[in-house]
Amino acid sequence: DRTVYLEDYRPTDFVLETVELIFELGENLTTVGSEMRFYRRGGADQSAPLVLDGDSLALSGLALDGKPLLPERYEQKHDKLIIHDLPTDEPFTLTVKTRIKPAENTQLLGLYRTNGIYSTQCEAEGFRRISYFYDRPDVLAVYTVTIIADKATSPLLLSNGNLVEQKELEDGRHMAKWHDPFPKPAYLFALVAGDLGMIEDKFTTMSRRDVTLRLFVEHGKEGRAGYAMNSLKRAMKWDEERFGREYDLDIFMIVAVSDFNMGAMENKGLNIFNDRLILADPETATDDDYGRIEAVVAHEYFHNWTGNRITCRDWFQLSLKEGLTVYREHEFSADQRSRSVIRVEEVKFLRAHQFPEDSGPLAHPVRPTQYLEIDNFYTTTVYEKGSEVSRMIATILGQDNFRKGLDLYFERHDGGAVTIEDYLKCFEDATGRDLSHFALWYHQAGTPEITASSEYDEKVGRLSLTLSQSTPSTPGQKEKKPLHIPLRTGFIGPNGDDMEPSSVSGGERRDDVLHLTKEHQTFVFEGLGARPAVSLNRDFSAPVKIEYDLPKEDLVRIAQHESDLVARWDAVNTLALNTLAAATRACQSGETIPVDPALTDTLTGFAEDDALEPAFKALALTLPSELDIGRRIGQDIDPDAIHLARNTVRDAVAKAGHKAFSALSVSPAEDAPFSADAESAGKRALRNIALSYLAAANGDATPAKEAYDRATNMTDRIAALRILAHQFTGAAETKAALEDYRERFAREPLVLDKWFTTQATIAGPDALERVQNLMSDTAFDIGNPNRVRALVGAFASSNPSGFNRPDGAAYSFFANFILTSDKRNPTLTARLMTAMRSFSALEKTRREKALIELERIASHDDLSRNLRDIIDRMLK
Ligand code: BAL
Ligand code: ZN
Repeated sequence: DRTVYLEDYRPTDFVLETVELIFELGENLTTVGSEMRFYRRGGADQSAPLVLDGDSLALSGLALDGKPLLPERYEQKHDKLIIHDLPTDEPFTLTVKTRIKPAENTQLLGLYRTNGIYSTQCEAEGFRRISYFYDRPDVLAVYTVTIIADKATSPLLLSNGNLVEQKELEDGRHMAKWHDPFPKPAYLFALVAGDLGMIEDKFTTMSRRDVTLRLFVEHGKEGRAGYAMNSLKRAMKWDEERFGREYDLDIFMIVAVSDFNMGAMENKGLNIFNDRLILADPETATDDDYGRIEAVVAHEYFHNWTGNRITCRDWFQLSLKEGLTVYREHEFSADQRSRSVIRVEEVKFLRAHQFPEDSGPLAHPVRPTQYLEIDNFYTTTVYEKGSEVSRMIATILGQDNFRKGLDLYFERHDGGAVTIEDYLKCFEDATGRDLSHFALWYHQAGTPEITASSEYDEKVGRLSLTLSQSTPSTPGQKEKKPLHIPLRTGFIGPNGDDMEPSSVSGGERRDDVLHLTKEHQTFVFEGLGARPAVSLNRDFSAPVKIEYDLPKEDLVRIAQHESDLVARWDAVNTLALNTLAAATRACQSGETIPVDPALTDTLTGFAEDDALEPAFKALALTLPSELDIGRRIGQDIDPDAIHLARNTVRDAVAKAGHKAFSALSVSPAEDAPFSADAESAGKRALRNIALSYLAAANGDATPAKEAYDRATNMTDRIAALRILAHQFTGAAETKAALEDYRERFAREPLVLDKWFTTQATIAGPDALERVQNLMSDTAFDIGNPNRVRALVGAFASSNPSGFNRPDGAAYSFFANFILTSDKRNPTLTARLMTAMRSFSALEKTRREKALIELERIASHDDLSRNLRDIIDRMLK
């Protein structure tokens, strides 16, 4: 059993001070020399051997203080190099030489070469695929890196830190030497070599230091790098203003590569990005792409302080850097764009991805206590729930106190590798507030469920609000304790205005935050002259589920009048989900499908309300997805019934709001020159949702085809293509548009990903054959994670009726794909596999068919550790 336990954490026996690496790059054979300066830690076992990590390495040399080590002094195991009889008092230098094969590295972990570019991915445990090393985050060393390569094919040689030397060598080779003065763990090491284009800019920091900014992309793509560069500069400025964080090296580089497992990586001074999160221009990127690029460029930059200057003691603390950095990223996006719109998008994401994780077989705490494969813990729980936990700390303490706590964290722990407890202690010490109860959020998995009921006493103007909380059992955690839950709460009067109670008893309330700390708690509010509609969890202040049997008129009142836009959106969303769930039930029992006029009226009202910002209107008018409806129903899910029910409700909304949608579908913004700003994006989003309703109301593909043909930007083009593909599958207009798109972007694999996804998500039983055919398209490449996610990933995770064909054929196809893909890229494969984690919520026939395929996968005894971990937990 290779399970790693938090309680087993021990510091290393040796301290690593510096490392000098020399890479002689060759596609088929790269040699890596590593000279490490160690000393034995005081107090440690003075006879302990030095145990270094390794994975798939060929050892070609080993020396101690310059003298080759005799074989009896060391042991080489498949994943370790163990060296005995090392000095007790004196520092020593260990030289290790390894050979690796970058072109054969299809895992994309460690050093790999694809499309002529050498690049690295070392988080979490990739460095051990480059050399034997203390590959753990609490070993921080100063790196000097020399790269030698053929100059013609690799004119560019990059690593972390500052360039200190560069020269020509014989045989057409050259070298570059980089030095990073900031001690760092191995997971932040990076190397890039190859031939790339570049754009350059500069940023002057708050202490008036000039920093060179360089962004490297494929030759010919430089024109698409400007938005990422602009986002970087805004992020650097924002972090200075909002959190007082200044950049610390003379140069900051970003490299975009096309074969990448993750979104991006925060290597010190040398971020490496999936090119999908860098490249953007109006013709090829949607507004959503622009938003993601801005957010991820900022996220990786923010890691320079939250992750790099202060890192994690061990991988159990991953959320220390990820949760906090996602929170900082979210705040940045909110400040750059519309705060409410950004928050609604975060809530939608959390509910669509983290809540299902937290209620399924892969549930784990934000701070787990054990793992088999750490790669599988880069999850929405560690990231997004982790971010929500930091957000709740800010809600509980207030923004100013949150900043004080974070300032103390930077001051106290700069240069350190620390724990979640260290983080929390800073907020406690800076503010005097006890967070020991709150800390349970890090340790207890599962989404808390709150039931609410209220009673209003008209005679005395008193409202009693009773809240009960419980958290369902999760794997390995049966019993749960009540949490400290900060719930922002509003009282909306009959005329739509906010009401303010004169006093509150039963628990703490500060500003509009109720502090729910017990299993059952009744808050009593006095001085409310009329029965208010209670708006619970404004701004989604806590990541919880709320069961509140609110009268429909209260829900409508909140939807129409809440001053908090997130709560307004949530009320419309709840109205829609109620209607859609009822429609699904009717559909299953063969009854006429009811559509609540309260929903159609409210949505029409939104469509007609000119005071609302377009981006918010677009969100409010978007019906919950089929997956959202399935999660709402929760068990015995029948994806076909949901599909039919949703289309019926959509058509009813389309008919009821026809006039308003017509008005919204023609917008002067269409002819204006393209601007990627949030306001323009909002107008496009609103026009495109109106177009899709009109298409549903009129049953005519022509307007969508016309919109496709006249589109001058990708947002409008792909929106029209989706309407055609999803609402007019098989129509001549659809075929023509799909062919045009394929042709138009024939040499743009990233842009064709949208074409793959659009078709992979066409509902119904034909989807499987469509996906299989698309896999033979010359643009599909099983070695590229973006292609795989765009086609197979989208099919499995975002096409509920197509993927869950009742005959189980898609499960069987997917299982075969997983088994093949696992041989090539375990990280990617294990991630894909999670698409089926909620299979047990399906109705019986599908559930049984899915189980057969999952068991078939599990029966193979040569699965990667990544896949083994996921499949075994799914089947437990
Ligand atoms: N550290 C992995 C990529 C990211 O979260 O930024
Ligand atoms: Zn991150």
